[in-house]
Amino acid sequence: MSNVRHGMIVREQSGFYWVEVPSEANKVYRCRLRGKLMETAQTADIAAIGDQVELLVSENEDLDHIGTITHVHERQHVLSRSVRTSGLRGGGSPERQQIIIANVSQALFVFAISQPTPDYMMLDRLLVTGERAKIPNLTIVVNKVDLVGNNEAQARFAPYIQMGYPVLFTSTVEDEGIATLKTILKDSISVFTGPSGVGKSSLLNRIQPDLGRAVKAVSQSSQEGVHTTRDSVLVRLEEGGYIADTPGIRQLSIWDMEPEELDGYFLDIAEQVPNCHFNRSCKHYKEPGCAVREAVLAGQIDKRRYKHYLIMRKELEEQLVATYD
Ligand SMILES: Nc1nc2c(ncn2[C@@H]2O[C@H](COP(=O)(O)OP(=O)(O)OP(=O)(O)O)[C@@H](O)[C@H]2O)c(=O)[nH]1
Ligand SMILES: [Mg+2]
Ligand SMILES: [Zn+2]
Repeated sequence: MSNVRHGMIVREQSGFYWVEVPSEANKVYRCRLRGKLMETAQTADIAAIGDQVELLVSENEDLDHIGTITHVHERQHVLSRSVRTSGLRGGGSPERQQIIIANVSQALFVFAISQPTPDYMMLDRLLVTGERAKIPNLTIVVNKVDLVGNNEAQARFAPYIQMGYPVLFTSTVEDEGIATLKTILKDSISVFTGPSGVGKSSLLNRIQPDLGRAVKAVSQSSQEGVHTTRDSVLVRLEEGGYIADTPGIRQLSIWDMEPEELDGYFLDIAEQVPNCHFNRSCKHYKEPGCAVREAVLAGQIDKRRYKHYLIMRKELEEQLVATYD
C-alpha cells in the first residue's frame, strides 16, 4: 500500500503541522515540512492551516513527527498579512506574506465593544485585506455586548452596518448571538481573527463546549489582551464545517497592494469614486471635484474611516518609495 496521503493542515505550531486525512476517518498526523520545500527563499509561508497537502507517513517511531509534507497545493482565498523580514527568508524582499489561513471561505473579524475598546483602525485594515483577498464572506463580530448593551454597540458600529457588512453582536457570558453564529459557520471554512482579548477562543468554546481552548482575562492595567492563544487551529464543527481560532493580532500591515487599488477596498469610498472629477487618478486628498471629500464633509462617509484611508494610502506610497532603497 502506498503511504502517500492527502489531507488538510488543521493545526500549526513551532514548525510542526497537524494534517487531517479524510480517507482515514479524519486521522491526524503530526508532520514536518520536507527539507526540499524549504530550500528556496520564499516570499510567503510555505504551509499554513487550511492548506491541502500531500504527506508521506513514516514507519520510524523514533522521529519527533510521523509525517512529512511533500507538496502543498495551490491556494484559493488566502487571508494574510505582511511581516518585515531580514536576510534570506523573505526571498530578498523586506516583506514577507504571513498566511493567517489558506482556502478560507469566510472571515469573521472579532472585536470587543469594551475591554479592550475596539481598534477601528485594525478593523479597517482587516476589511481591506479581506476585500483584496476576495474572501467570499466577511462578517464583523462585536463581542462582550453585555458590557455596554446592544443599542450602544449598534450605534458604534453603524458605519459598517450602513456599508452592508453583516455585523453580529455577541456575548459569551449572556449566550447572545451564539445560535446565529453557529448557523453562519455551518458547512463553511471560517476564521476568527482580531486583536487579543476580544473573546475569539471564548466564542469557540461556546460553540463547541468540549474544546477547552485556553482563555485569559485582559490585563487589569491596560485593559488589553495578554496573547493567550499561541497556535492556529482549525476545528471541525459537529454541525459541519470548520472554524479557525488564531492568535490575537498585534499589528496588521497590508500585503502586496498598489496605492491606487486602496480606494476600491473601502466600500463606502469606492461608491463615490466614479463621481470624482479626476476619478481615475483622484487620491481623494485635496483634488478639485473630489466626491469622496465632499461625502466626508456632508457626513455620508464616516470621518474616521476616511482618516484611516488617508493613513493607509500614505503607508502604501511610502512602501513604494522604499522598494527603491
Ligand atoms: N464580559 C465579557 N467577557 C468576555 C466575553 N467573551 C470573552 N470574555 C472574556 O474576555 C477575556 C479574553 O477572552 P479570550 O477568549 O481569551 O480572548 P481571545 O480573543 O481568544 O484572546 P487571544 O487568544 O489572546 O487572542 C476572558 O477573560 C474572557 O472570559 C463576553 O462576551 N463578555
Ligand atoms: Mg484566544
Ligand atoms: Zn476623489
